[in-house]
Amino acid sequence: MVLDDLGSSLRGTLDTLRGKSRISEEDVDEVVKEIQRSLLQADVEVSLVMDLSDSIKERSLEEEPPGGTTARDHVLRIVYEELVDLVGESTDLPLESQTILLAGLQGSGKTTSAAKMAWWFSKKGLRPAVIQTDTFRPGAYDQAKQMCERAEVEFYGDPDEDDPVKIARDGLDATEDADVHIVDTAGRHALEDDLIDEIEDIDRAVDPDRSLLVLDAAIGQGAKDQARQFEDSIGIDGVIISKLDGTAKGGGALTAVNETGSTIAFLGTGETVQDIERFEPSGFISRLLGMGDLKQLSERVERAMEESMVEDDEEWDPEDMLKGEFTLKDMRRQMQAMNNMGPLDQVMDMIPGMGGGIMDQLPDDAMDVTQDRLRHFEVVMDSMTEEELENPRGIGASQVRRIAKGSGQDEETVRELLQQHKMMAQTMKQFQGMGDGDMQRMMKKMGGGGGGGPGGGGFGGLF
Ligand SMILES: Nc1nc2c(ncn2[C@@H]2O[C@H](COP(=O)(O)OP(=O)(O)OP(=O)(O)O)[C@@H](O)[C@H]2O)c(=O)[nH]1
Ligand SMILES: [Mg+2]
Repeated sequence: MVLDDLGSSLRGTLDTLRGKSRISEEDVDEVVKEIQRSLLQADVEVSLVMDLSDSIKERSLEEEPPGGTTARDHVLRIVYEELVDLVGESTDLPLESQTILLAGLQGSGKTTSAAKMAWWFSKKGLRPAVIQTDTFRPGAYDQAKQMCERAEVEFYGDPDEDDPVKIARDGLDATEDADVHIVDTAGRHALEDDLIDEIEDIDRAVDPDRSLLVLDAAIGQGAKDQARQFEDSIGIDGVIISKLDGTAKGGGALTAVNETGSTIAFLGTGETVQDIERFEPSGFISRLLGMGDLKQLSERVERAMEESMVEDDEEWDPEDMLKGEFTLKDMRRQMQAMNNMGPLDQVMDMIPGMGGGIMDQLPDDAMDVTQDRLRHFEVVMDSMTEEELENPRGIGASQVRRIAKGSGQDEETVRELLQQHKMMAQTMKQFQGMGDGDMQRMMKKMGGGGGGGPGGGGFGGLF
């Protein structure tokens, strides 16, 4: 996977910042050096690497970490944002009728990607068709036909015709009932004039809505020239990086994206037609850094929140937490929501700062302990009065004693619960005034400020 060891090496370096509240220039230099090493090893172009490390350094030292944020989380957030910036947005790909032209050198993965994309569009409810214009490579017709059969999508090709432009035209006519036309083209061993001439002719004939360049993730610095050539001849709107499942580095493809001022559309992660992912920058970098997939997490949280609402008789809107006082009742709902999200370790893996193997480093029974702790908190809350749940700050020592006795827990657990609530309430306060209370932004903020460590607040702070 691209930049595969960036996540682990960077986490190692960032972990040395754990516990520090201020960050020194040497600390930042260490982190930046680690990032440079990983990116250069992954074949990302030197000038890009330098730009990136300069901004990381500058921002880490100049920007004031938001209150309660550790040095580690502060730097991690900046690294994350800068990397997201580096890979750029996802190629705009409206789910509507369109013609897509694929370009790329021999063996880059065009035909495979054509069938994969067709499969992807069909899953989105559109009707795709693949048109194979490759008359150069023997077997190209059969290969494309077979893959399209596997993808269960329409296919057009003509093994007896040797004019690619004619096949392209005939193909568009023959598949006019389809919504999305994906035109596959022949590759060449290297950039040659006849390849460029041919693809320019096809480009004129099919007048595509977008042209995508397919690049093998293993491609190194050569990607830059290739990308420039295709950009000059037909214009590149987006890049498909194929073979990311291998030991490939992917950095060359990133350089190509930058060179053409384009974006990444899809990632190819295997040989079968389903092995395709729509590129999604924040999820991609989160995963890369072992920060968990923030977007996926926030969707799961939202779903779980909805489920706990159904269980409750009272009307409850998660966004209320962002408005008024954060009560113990809110906290209980949050905990129930967490339970609804599925196995705790999976959820943890998606929580920023908790993913990327941290779970593996915990002793085996550590998960049980936290789950036990949640259960104990539940029991403690069951012994509280309405007034106490609504206003936990008013709970005094004698009430702690009574609650402990009533719930069969020790006073320490009650105090821990109150402490936990206080931390979460503080975190929630930070979210207030965020306007529409958008969950995704909230989760992002948790990622930046929470970090999952003790005192982090939010979900992360629960553990
Ligand atoms: N592991 C893996 N293999 C891939 C992926 N994409 C393509 N391949 C393999 O790479 C080889 C070349 O893929 P093709 O789709 O035929 O490439 P192409 O660009 O159409 O090649 P030409 O038509 O000869 O220019 C095939 O063996 C594919 O199975 C991927 O994402 N992962
Ligand atoms: Mg092909």
